[in-house]
Amino acid sequence: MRIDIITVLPELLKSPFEASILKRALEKGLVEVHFHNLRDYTTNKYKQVDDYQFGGGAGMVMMIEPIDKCISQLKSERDYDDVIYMTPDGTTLNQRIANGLSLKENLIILCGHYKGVDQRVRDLHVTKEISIGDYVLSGGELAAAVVCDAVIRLIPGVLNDETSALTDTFQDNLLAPPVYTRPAEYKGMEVPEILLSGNFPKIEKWREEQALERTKERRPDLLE
Ligand code: 6GU
Repeated sequence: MRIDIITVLPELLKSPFEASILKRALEKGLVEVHFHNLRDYTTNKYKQVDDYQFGGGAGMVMMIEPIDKCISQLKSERDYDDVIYMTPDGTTLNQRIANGLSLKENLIILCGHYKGVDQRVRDLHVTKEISIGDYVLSGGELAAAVVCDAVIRLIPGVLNDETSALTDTFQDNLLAPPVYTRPAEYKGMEVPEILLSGNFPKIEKWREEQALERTKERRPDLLE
């Protein structure tokens, strides 16, 4: 998979890719991530990427020209499965969307800022609009990092057995069951006996029950 991220703040986005699972995925060659600074595609002297909105009103709007130049350049080099625009008015990210994106070959992610991008960018280039929840961030960069993390960890070979995605919360629309590790007793608090029993069919059944119980209690909406 190849991901091209278009942003006015590449430095805000880079550190998540320099640690942990994302770093390992890059090192293994399972994914390539390229950052494109929008200011490199400006034509005016001040490298300006935003302007006042037509019709008046507070807040700047990202101009079409640098964005179109950047996306058109990328599209001339390869085919893209999707051009994703990160925006609080997009579809809220969930595991199903992440699963779908993990199967793609080439993605462009455009990070919004200020009042967003000129609508014509969306009409011309954008194929998916994604939000990461009902709250406002100062830009799409942190949201793009969230999408990349959720997607990249699902690419075959990125996770090993210890970190397997198959038993993740949400993977089957259920929250994950409680987990324990050594010691079996800590300050009088004991690990459920069943987990020490070695009876794996029974343990599996217990985990399923716990997952269902937790989901009913905390996220009944997932069961509807
Ligand atoms: Cl994708 N962008 C911004 N600016 N705020 C958000 C968001 C995205 N998702 C949730 N809040």
